[in-house]
Amino acid sequence: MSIKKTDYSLYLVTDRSLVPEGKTFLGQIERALEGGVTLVQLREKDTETGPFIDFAYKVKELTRKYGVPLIINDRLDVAQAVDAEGVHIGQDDMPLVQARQILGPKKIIGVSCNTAEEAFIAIRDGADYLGIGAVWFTSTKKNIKKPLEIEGLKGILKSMETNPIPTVAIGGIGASNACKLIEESDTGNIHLDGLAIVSAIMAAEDPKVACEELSTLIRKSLAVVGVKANDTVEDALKYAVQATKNIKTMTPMVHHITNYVVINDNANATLAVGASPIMSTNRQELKELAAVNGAMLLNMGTLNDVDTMILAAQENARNKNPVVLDPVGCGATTFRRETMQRFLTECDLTVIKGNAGEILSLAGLGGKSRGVDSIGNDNEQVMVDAVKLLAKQNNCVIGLTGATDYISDGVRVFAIENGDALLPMITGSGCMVSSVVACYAAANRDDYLLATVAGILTVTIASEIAAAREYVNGPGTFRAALIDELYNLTSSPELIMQKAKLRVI
Ligand code: 3NM
Ligand code: MG
Repeated sequence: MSIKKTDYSLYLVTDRSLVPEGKTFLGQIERALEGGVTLVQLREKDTETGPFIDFAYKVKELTRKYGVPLIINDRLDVAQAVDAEGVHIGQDDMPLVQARQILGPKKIIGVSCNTAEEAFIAIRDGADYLGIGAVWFTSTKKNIKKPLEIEGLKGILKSMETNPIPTVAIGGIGASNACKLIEESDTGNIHLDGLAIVSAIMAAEDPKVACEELSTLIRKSLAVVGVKANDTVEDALKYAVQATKNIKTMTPMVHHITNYVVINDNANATLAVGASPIMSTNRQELKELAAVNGAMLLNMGTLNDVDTMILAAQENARNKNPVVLDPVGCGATTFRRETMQRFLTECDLTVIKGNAGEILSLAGLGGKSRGVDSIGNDNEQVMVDAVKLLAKQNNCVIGLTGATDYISDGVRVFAIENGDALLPMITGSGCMVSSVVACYAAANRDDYLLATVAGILTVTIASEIAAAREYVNGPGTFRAALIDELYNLTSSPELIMQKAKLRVI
């Protein structure tokens, strides 16, 4: 179960020996990132541990800046030392089962495979992706006996059809053969997710130019074989209907540490959608609560005991419960800014759901968080860039709510146009959205992006139905009607399909 979809399309594998004269290793990597590399594997075959870790830290700084995962070749200790996003292991490296035990479920583990049997074993043992090669002879790796060529690669892909995981091909790949490789290895049922490339990027005079060209070619061919950069609106809506039913059948517990103002409304909204709220702020029972299958909702509106909130997040993450953070007023004061940084660095957050002001301020995009009310920014591109980058940087789903809501996991972006003008007239309606998102995440762990979209759709559509009720003539009656309609809508979730104003971006 992955937290988010990793973009494997243009996968850089480093090799310091290929850096042209007059260029630096880190400089080449940064230019490649500027050019659109989506994943970086640091591959150091002859570097001592100390200097390896040193380089890894420097590369991590770069990959973080560009919101791209860093994978360390072979060395789990180095990956752990720098908290890289994953490792790549070869057939003679540490076995996958042990690597998984050491790194846990959240790290990406890729495995090099040269045969269908190796692929079968790696998938069985829980690899996140496969690097299949060598497709062609290459001077970068000298000991290639017999290259797979496109037919051999296609045979391995075919063998994975009943149990597919993401794949990249490697070995002798460049701009001249990238399209042919992706399009001709497509089995009709399964295709490559990306290309792993060493020399065509590391040895390039300007890796940015090389990567822009490669990226364009790869995207074009992935479109030909039918990769969808996004789920469609229809996929997301079907998901929302089923996700709603899942809450009702599972009645997951959602533990809230929320603010004084909204606590009662949050608990009622949680009940209305079919989950079970517990509003404890007590440190003594945190561990026991986290051991129950469910979700954790943290709301920064009242920040009395930050340490307890962080401990709660950590305990839930340890138990694989999703953790949803509502960063109320996160840019408003120094204390809130510092606390937000602690949440980002000390916790493993699943979803951050804030208003436009909060999310833009988090993204450092000039948004201000004034008190707790939202100041938006009308420029859609700014919003889209902010949610996408923050999602990548923090490896979580970002939901930005406002007149239009934007939701991203760093790869996919959705926009929602539902909602009613009365929604911002009641205090804590944004907090209610976060609460409901936590309910959806608790019961729908296979895709937190679509779960978040579903949660926001549910509240915004319910708000439209509530506002249209005859007796609703202001914020007070609206507030009561909203709880009713949350209950009604989630009891007949097919209505979500009809009412949703959802866009894929
Ligand atoms: N692994 P280039 S081939 C690092 O077959 C590596 O597993 C391979 O380099 C495998 O992109 C290879 O320069 C080198 O051809 C690929
Ligand atoms: Mg290796």
